[in-house]
Amino acid sequence: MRAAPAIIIWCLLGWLAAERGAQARDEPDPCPRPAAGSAVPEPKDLRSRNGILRVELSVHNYPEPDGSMHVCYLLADGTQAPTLRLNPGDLLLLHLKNEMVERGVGAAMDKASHDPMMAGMRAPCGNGAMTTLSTNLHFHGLTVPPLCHQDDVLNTLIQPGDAAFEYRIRIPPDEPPGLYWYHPHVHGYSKLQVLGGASGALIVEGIERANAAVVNLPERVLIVRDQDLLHPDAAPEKSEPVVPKMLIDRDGDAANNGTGFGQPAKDPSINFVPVPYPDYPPAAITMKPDERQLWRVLNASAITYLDLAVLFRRVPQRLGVVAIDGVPINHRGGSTPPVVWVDHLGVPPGARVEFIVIGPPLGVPGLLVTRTVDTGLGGENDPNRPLAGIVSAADAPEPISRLSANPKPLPSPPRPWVGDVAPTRVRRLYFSEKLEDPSDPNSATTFYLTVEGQTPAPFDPSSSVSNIVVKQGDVEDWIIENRSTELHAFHIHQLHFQLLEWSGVPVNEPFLRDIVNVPYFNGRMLQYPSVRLRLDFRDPNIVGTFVYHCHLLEHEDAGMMGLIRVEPADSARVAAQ
Ligand SMILES: [Cu+2]
Repeated sequence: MRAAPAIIIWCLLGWLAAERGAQARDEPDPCPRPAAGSAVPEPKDLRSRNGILRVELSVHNYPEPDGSMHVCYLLADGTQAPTLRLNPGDLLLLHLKNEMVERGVGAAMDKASHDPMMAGMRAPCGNGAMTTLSTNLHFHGLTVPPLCHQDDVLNTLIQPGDAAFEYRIRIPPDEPPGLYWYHPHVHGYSKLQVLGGASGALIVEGIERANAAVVNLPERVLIVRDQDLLHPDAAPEKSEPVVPKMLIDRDGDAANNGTGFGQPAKDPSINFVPVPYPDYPPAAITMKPDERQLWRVLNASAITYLDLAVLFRRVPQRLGVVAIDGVPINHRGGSTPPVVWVDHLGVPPGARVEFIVIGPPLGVPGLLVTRTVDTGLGGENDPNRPLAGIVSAADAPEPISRLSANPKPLPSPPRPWVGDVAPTRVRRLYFSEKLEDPSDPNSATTFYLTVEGQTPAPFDPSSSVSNIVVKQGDVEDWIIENRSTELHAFHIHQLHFQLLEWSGVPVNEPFLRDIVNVPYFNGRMLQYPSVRLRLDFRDPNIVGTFVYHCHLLEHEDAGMMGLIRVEPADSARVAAQ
């Protein structure tokens, strides 16, 4: 096509998209968000009854004037992102209706540039055709089967116009009590939907059964999400130190400048109250003076790292950590301390932290902040910023939920502690990134998560070849290197692991995670930084095919993901891989 007609058609398409966007904005936004500076609302709780929780959820999208897209999960009454509360052994019956519509979404939803041949060689589950508005659900952290209508993200696609899709998830009777979550997981489009706000909490009840320190405490669910900057063209606040000129990283986000200040890659929100750059007006939390509460914090950001702290008059306070990634830190049993007191808490995208907070005394202002995270030369800018002011008031309303006062103790875990089991084998994997044109730092980047010895290739949704084959019943050590200059967050579906070593140095972490940072390469180290993990493939629930990936969703969408198959224990012994 010659240049002039191409330009005319391009302009016409742009005008049509803008028109559709304007029309859409005449309709009410199904995903309204509170104003900056608002009180932090609590998500609505949906609790199981007689062992069953039935949920009718729909997912909606709405274009914002700035070209970004709100995406939200709604109940019939318009409530956004309810918290699903179930007991171990309960059944979740969730119907998800895709109500997203293609209205002015050209700009935002079509940014993903991946091959739409999603269904590929595997049997589709749901409607296998792929559009930019396809969705599905991942139940992050649950040890449940990676199967159709359960926790499958590889073949499940729910389209606009499809009948509601039924998820039937049995919470395992031995699922550790804690904070899990749900979010969409369609390869190539995860970031757009999660960044738009598609996420919610799922709580396996009974953390007070594992930990006497939280018995009868009021509890508060806090979900930190990220979103495109509300004021991308604003100059930093005058109170900020002068920082180097803003640079863009390989993903197109504001690059880490190493100072802790400057324009961030994304704005955070807390329970949907935005805290926008450049003046970061904090949201508001009210507590009774000196009150103890359990804060259950989910980092549902697409790409933003958090390092949480609570300050009273700028002084960091002690936070009593009781669970990480849905698992009580004393899950191992024995003499493991049930509470670990720290003064800040790193939370990668996708991770959860549950901790005891003691509210400020009357008249003392408190502040929940995220401190800057050094994401490496190639990483995003996650500067220091407040999230919420904490006001103590004698008449502060109590949170809507309180943990039981007389809990029955939790039974011991059914299997020996994973850290005490000798690994069947050791595998090596590595994160890497490659510029399409090495001589042009602005050329497109491909993201890889490769098993050592295999040829690096971005995740191919049409391939059914597993990168790793594991036998159910085994325990394995994986050493994961980072050969790129930015921080990545390793996550595997269906199971948890123990972090054993950080760049070859043993760490003392007698607890489990499902996401861990893999430190970045700075170009001068003699060896690539790494983590050593002990992965637990013993639960028969996890037999099947699922994924491991970087939880920075733009990395995952761009290929930083691999396929793993867990074979039944009684199948023929798999060859060493
Ligand atoms: Cu990454």
